[in-house]
Amino acid sequence: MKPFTALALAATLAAAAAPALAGDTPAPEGAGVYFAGLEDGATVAAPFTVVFGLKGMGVAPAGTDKAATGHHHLLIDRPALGQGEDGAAELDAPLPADAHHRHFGGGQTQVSLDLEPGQHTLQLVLGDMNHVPHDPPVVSEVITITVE
Ligand SMILES: [Cu+2]
Repeated sequence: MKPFTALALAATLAAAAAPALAGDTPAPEGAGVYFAGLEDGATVAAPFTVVFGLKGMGVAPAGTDKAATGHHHLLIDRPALGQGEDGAAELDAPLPADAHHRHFGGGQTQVSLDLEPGQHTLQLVLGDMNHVPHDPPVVSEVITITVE
């Protein structure tokens, strides 16, 4: 009996941990986000403008239930999405909102960043109406920049 009990418990926990709609929003094939005009390895002077590039999808404010849309998130100084503390579970959960996870729920497509001098990593992640990454996730590469 023990293996069955353990399996049932694991299944129950997995179901409980996954919000109903998490990670269910499909992204069209070929969709992508990218840093427009900001190269990996670039040196910039603060404040600097980061422009969010998006192809194959549209931008819509958070809470908007419309296919093939989402809003931008900027991940600052943290591991690539899916490689953070919660691992792959990050891909199915709403993005946190803190200094390392900036939301642009108004549909903004750029931001002026005033980061401390030194090296920083940046990654763009598109989120659905509920701030959950799409399936498959629409993420940029992680770039490293140096702020003078
Ligand atoms: Cu969001």
